[in-house]
Amino acid sequence: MSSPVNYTLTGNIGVISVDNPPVNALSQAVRQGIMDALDKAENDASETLLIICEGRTFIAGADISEFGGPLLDPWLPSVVNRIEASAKPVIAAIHGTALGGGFEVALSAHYRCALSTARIGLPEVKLGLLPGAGGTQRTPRLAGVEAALGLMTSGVPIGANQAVEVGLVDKIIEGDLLQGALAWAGELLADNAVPRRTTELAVPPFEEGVFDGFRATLAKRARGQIAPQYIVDCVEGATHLSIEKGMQLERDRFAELIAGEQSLALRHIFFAERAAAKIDGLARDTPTRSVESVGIIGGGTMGGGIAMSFANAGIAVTLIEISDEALQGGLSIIDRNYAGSVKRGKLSEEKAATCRGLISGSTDYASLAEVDMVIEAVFEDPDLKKKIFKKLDGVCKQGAILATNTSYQDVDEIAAVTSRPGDVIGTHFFSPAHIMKLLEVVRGDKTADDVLATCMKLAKRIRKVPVVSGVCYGFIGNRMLQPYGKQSQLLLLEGATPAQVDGAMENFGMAMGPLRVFDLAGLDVGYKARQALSNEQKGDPATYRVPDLLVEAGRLGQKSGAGFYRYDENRNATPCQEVQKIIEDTAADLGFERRQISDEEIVDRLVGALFAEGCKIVAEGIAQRTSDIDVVYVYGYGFPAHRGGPMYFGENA
Ligand code: T1G
Repeated sequence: MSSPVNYTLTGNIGVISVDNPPVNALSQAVRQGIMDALDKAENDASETLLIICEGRTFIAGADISEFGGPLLDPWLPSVVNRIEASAKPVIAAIHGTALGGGFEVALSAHYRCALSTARIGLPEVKLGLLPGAGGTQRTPRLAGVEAALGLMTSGVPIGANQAVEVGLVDKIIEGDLLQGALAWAGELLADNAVPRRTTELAVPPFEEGVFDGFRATLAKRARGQIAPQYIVDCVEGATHLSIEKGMQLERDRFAELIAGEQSLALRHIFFAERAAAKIDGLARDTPTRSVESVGIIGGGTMGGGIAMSFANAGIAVTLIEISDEALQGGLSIIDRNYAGSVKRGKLSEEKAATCRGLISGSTDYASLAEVDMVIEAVFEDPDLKKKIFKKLDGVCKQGAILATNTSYQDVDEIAAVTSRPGDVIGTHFFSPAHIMKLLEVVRGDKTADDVLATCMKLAKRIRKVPVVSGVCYGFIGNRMLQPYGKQSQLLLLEGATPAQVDGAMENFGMAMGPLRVFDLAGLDVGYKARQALSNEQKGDPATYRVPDLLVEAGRLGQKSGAGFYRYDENRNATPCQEVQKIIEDTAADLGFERRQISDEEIVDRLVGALFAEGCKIVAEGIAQRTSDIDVVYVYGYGFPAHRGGPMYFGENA
């Protein structure tokens, strides 16, 4: 078997080229290949060495699929230390994404150049890990403590130009990377450049209290997660320990994390997200339709967010509303959102203007005659949706994809009102749609394969994580929310308080507990839905009596300033006696014996409710696999990724 690493001598430059598709991960063979190349270079005529990669990217990290198995020699730390120790100057030439162990390889080189389009990062924290090949010790020595901590605790890559600003990359190469890097190597040799070993540098001065500052911020932002805190410890270690002791601290903490539950769960989510993009029975090369223009019906909160998602990906959008006034209202929401993103530094003024420029508005359906796709995003009235699809069937060109953003409704019934049910699909976005990553792609009975494949590919283009769902009431996520909600009501009647239920789930890692979520969504939404149901359909009154009484008492949730909690002008929630009385009176009415309930029981029963419904959903074929459900809950419902999702947690509890 040939090595994924090639070594060639180009003049007096030894070129080490990695070719391990798809992302040049540092598999055992790549690590061995680099060591073999360094052996050859030691005794040949090369005066300097260049590490470069074939394919779409520089090394994107250690090979995550090897984790959990026996660690095979050579270990990555020995590879990077060998590179740094080289007697000949070593240059790393970066394109695509140099991530994790890949960037640590570049850090161990003595000089770094990159294409301006390249990105560098240390995303290990997203896998519940820390940079385990010298990254926590070398990065602060080059970029300083603040920048190093930012890079490692966020896990978010930065662009090549910013990397130059913080001292992590020395030179930007325009044009062909190999030719540019070889030319630069020649210049360095002409300047008698020598190996610059990063570990020999001191960490630049830093602000007093910077480490405790990061610890406090991370305790809130990454509640319950260990890796971010360990990263701070290692970087702090770099400021006062010897390099040997600093590297040892890093290795010890890495070994602990890679064997820990949190990293196992996060690695599950990494591969689950990629698996979700694969559809059983649909060939990976299924042809797709071109989507360069999209129509959005409805300029409300969802319609506006969906429009921004497409415009941000460079796709032209036509927003349709019933009146000019409503249209201006919708467009001004979008303007406010863009202004907010610029203010928070998420988007540059130029980028925001370019994206906004791709969104136009109309009150005339005829303006959708030539668009490639339409997404209906009006409120949940099945008759209105069907009326809209009939209209779209009449105006849209043949081959246009007709999608509905419904959260519950029967996509097959909607498709059936058109002459082209094969072109109809569900694309269920989550609010706020320009931020939330999840997209439930709802496959109808008649949805054509190329329509499904197009939407899965498009989801990636608009930076969403797609998960396929079959047609049922509430699809995957909202369907599971029903038993989850009902269980939360039973816990209240049996003795827990709203604050205890939410507290237990938030300590578990949920972004928000169930009762606060219901207050945010509006208790009247569920109430109205229940009014349309018979008592039989409504089921056990214990699971809805309290929210019904709250609504009838005018407590609709955050929007009315009170629901399960009272809310101040800053939306801070305060428990209140009045609600506790309604709960206790209802419990007495329904004959409940109230008792002490532990937080553990609350978590077990609520996650258990999700798990049980998830099993039914997979058994019915609504979801392809349990890991898809984990992706839905982590990216759409604030389930903690470091717990792996409700199915993973249920299977491993
Ligand atoms: N290891 C193994 N497989 C990987 C991989 C990796 N590092 N990265 C990607 N893949 C597979 C992926 O599963 C998929 O497979 C295919 O490549 C394409 O990926 C010591 C310990 C690079 C930005 O965290 O963020 O280094 O599904 O669909 O959208 O400090 O992949 O086709 O069979 O995601 O273009 C640190 C992880 C590791 C980066 C490309 N590195 N990768 O995104 O393609 S820990 C990371 C990514 C580490 C050291 C530590 C992205 C990408 P399949 P894709 P993409």
